[in-house]
Amino acid sequence: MSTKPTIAAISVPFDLGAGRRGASKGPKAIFQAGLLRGLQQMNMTIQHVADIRLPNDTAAPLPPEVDKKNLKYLAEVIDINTRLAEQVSKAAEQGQFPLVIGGDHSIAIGTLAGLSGHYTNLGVIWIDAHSDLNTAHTSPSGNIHGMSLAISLGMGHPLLTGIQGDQAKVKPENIVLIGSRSLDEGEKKLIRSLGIKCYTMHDIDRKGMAAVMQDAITYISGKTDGVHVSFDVDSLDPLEAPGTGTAVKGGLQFREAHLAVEMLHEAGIVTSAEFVEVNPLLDDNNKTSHLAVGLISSLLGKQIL
Ligand code: B3U
Ligand code: MN
Ligand code: MN
Repeated sequence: MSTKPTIAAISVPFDLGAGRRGASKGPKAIFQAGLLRGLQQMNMTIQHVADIRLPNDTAAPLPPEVDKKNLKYLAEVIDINTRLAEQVSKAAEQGQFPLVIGGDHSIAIGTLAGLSGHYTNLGVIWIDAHSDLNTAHTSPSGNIHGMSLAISLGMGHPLLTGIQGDQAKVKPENIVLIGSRSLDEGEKKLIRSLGIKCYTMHDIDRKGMAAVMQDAITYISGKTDGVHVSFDVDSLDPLEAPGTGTAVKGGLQFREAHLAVEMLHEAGIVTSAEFVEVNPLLDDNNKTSHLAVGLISSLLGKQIL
């Protein structure tokens, strides 16, 4: 983006898509770590436009005939994402930069549903230890945060893929996975069969983050009219970012992740972002929340010098 957009911050204190509780406390911890102050110091216009919650923490009930097999908290995930999608769509409609703060990664369902109507070819850069490409049939856990990208591709429960219409919200050729190191068998098959671009930790170790990001940016920028960055903090190494629910060792160093978001900013292609899976209950002195603030600021253009 050439001129500085207004940032529409949308917090989603929701964690029922994950296997353990606590990511619902992520937005508060990230705001307390100085998100708004940091962005204001960069002369960004930022509005906290919404806090998406279920009224009284209860979801709209599902008809009894709905098949909920291996889909934990399906009603809650549908309800929260329906609300989130409307809010994201409204922000995009107004030409703002939607910045979604989670929450577990199931909220990408709503973010992508809300964005997709505003683009012909929405690009997605998915920075994550996982690919979140399971369906109820392949998921080892039944946790919907491990299914959100598949759902956005149109694969999964129709009540989830149908949020903001039945069409796929993103095309496989417009997705780039970065930092993958824990993939289930069904996910590997899908990545191969759909030809999804995937930079694993192995690729990052061999080529270096700068080369990987240059490739990723070249791959995605020519064919998309907007790029969403979906940043799962479990992409980071747990030694540096312990405050997350499904830590996997051998992850990104902060410096690598930082370079990645700086390069994305420099490329001028990013039109929306979300930061998910900060779990303050598992954190060490809010270390992970502070890292998230640093990464968000750099993605939005904070310069060292
Ligand atoms: N792939 C596993 C584990 C997982 C996915 N996303 C997270 N964990 N955070 C699953 O349950 O789908
Ligand atoms: Mn994830
Ligand atoms: Mn993950």
